[in-house]
Amino acid sequence: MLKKDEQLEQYRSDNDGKKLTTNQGVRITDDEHSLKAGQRGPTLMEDFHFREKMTHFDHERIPERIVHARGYAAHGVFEVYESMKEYTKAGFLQDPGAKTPVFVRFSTVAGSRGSGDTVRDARGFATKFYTEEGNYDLVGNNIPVFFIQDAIKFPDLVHSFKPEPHNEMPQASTAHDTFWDFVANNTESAHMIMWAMSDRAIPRSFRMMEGFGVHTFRFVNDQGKARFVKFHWKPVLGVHSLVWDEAQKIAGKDPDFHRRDLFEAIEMGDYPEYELGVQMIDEEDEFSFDFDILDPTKVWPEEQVPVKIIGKMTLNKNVDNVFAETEQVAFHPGHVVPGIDFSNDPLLQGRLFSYTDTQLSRLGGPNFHEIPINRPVCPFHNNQRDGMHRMTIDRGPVSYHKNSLQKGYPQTSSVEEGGYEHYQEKVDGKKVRQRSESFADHYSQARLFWNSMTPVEKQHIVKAFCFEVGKVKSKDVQQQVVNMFSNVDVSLAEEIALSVGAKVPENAAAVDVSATSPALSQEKTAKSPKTRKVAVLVDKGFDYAEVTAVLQELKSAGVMPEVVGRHLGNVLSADGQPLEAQKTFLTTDSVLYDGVYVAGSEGFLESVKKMPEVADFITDTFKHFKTLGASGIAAELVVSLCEGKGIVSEEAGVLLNEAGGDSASFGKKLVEAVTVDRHWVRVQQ
Ligand code: HDE
Repeated sequence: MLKKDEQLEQYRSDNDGKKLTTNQGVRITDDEHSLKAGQRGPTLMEDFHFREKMTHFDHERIPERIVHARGYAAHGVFEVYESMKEYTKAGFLQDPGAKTPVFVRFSTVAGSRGSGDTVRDARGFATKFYTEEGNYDLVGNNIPVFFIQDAIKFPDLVHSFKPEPHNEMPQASTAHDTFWDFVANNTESAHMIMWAMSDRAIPRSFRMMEGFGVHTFRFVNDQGKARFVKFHWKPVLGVHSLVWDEAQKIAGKDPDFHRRDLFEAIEMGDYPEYELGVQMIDEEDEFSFDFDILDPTKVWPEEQVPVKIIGKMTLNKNVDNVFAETEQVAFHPGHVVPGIDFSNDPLLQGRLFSYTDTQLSRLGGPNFHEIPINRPVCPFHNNQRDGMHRMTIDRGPVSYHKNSLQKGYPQTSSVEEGGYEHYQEKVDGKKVRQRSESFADHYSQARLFWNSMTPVEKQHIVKAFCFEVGKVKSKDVQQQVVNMFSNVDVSLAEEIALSVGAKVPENAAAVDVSATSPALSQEKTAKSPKTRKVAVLVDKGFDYAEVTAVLQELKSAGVMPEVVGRHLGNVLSADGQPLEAQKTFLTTDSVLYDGVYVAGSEGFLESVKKMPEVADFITDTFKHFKTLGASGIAAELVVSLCEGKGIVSEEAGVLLNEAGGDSASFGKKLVEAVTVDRHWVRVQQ
C-alpha cells in the first residue's frame, strides 16, 4: 500500500453491518417518519434526528470551482526512470526505485460541474505528487500555451468565455460573442486559439491526451545550479481526438463519456500511463531563442529543445468518494518542493496568488490542507492556529516563533536539512505596469502551429472557426476575428470570412508560413488497439462461428468489444446458439465506439427497416471516419448506405466479409483498422 493510501485508509468509512445513528452516535429507531403530535399532526421541533438530517442536507453543496468546475480524478503512482540529480535535488526525482503516490484531476475549463465532457475546450491535467518533502503540484493543461500573458487579464478572459451574464448562455462553450470579442481585442490569444480550434480541444479520452505545465519553471540541483524547465506528460496510448460532430452528439448520448472511460479503464485494470518529459534550457541560453522563454503563449519547439523522458505515472485506483476526494482536492502551482522553483513568467506569478485564495471560499476557510486528500504524507508542523474546521489538536501554550518555552520548536531547517531555499535570482528593475517588448510577437507561433498541421487537421481547424465564429451575432466581431487571423494565414482567414459573410482585409499581406514543428501534429502519435471499443451489432440468425471468432481476435488484441442487439440478454444465432447483448440499439450509439462490426443476418435487416437508429449506427460510423466491418448480407447494406458519402474500401477502413469467409483473418483486419484509428482517406476532396 502506498503511503497516501495508508493515510486515507484512516478516514474511510463503511456502513455495511452498522447501526444507523445521529452524528452524535445515538441509535435511531425510525428513519422514515418525522416526530409528530399525533399521526396527522404537526412535526415537533424536538425531533433532533429530523433537524440534523435536514440541516446537513441543506448544506451539502459547496461553490464549484470558478474554472475547471467539471473534473474527474484518480490515484496512481509515479516512478522516475533515472536519477535527475544532475538537474534537480527534488527528492522524488532521485531514485528510480521510489514510488511516489499521485492524485490526478482532469477537467474541462469553461463548463459548470454538470456540463458535458466532450465540449470544445482545453482540459486541465493537475497532478499532486505526495513526496517525502511535501506536496508538489503540477497544475497543467492539455494545451501547452495559454490565452494571455499576464495574470491580471485572467478575470477578463474568464468573464468572456463563461455564459453571458444577461441570459446565462451558452453553457460550456466559447462559441459566443463575448469570447470572440475578447480574442479579437487581445491578440496575444492567437496561438492558444489555434490549439483550441484544433482536434486537441476534443480529446478521445483523458487517457489519450498530453499534459503540459505551460509555464517555464526552474530545476535547481544540490550545487545551486539552475536550469529553466518545461514539463510534459505524454500518454503511452498516444494522442487521439474525436471529430466535432461526434463530440457534440456524445455530449447528449453520454455527457459522462470521459469520466466513464477513465473510471472503466481503471476498473478493468487497463491503467492509464503517461511518461513525464522535461525540456531544459541553461540559464546562459535564456536569450538564445527568437521568442521569450518566459512567455506562456509560446512553446519551446521540441525540435529545438528536445523532450527528455524521465519517468512514468500510472493511474491505478479510482476514488472511493468523488466529493471527498475529487471535489475537495486543492491544487496550487505554488506547492513546490526543494529543487523545483519558479520563473518570472507573469502568468505564473499571478497564479501563485490565486489558488490558495480561491480555496478559502470554495472550501470554507484556511484549514483545507487538513482535508484527507490534501494532507502531505510527510509530517507538517508550524505555528498556524485555529480557523474554520480546524482538526489538528495542537498541544501546549506556544504558537509563535521564535520561542524559548518550547526550545525553539518547531525549528526551521538549513538547506542541508531539506529547507526550501528560493533560487537567488538577481532582480533589478523599476516598478512599471508594462510588458516586455519580447512578448509582442503574437503570430509567429500561431503560424508555426498552423503550418505543422496535416491537411485534415487544417480542415478541422477551419471548420471549428467557422462553427464558433458563425455562432457569434455581432458582424463587427466576426469581421475583427477575420482581420486578426489573416495575420496567421490569409487562406484560413478567407475560409472563415466566406463562412460568416465577412471580408478578408484588402491589405492582408501574404504571411510566411513556411516554418514547421512536426511534433505539434497528432499525426505520428503512438497507435494501439488496446482499450479501443468496438460495437458488435447482432440480431437473430447471425453466424455464431464467425462472430465468436471475430470477438476472439478483438479481445486478444486488447480491443473491448460490446455486443449490441435489439434487446438485452441472449440473441440466438442461425444454429440456435445464444450470445448475450450488453446494450441495445436504443441504449447505445455509434459515437460511443471506436469502430463497429455488423454481423449480417435476415434479423438484422429487419431491424434496420424498423428502427432508423440502426442505419444511423452505420452511417455515423462511416461519417466519423471510424472502422466499419460487415459480414454476409450486412456487407451489401453497408455499401449501399455509405456509397456516395465517401470512399468505401478496405484501405478506407471499411472491411467486408463474405458469408462463410475466413472470420479469423477478418477479425485481424478489423484490429489493424481500429489501430489506425480514423480513416481520413474517406474525406471527400
Ligand atoms: Fe488555473 N485556476 N488559473 N490555470 N487551473 C484554477 O483554482 C488561475 C491557468 C488549472 O483540478 C482555480 O482551485 C489564474 C493556466 C487547472 O482542481 C483558480 C490563471 C493553467 C485547474 C485558477 C490561471 C491552469 C485550475 C479555480 C492565470 C495551465 C484545476 C479552482 C494567471 C498551466 C485544478 C482552483 C483542479 C484551477 C486561477 C491560468 C490550470 C481560480 C489566476 C495557465 C488544471 O485559482
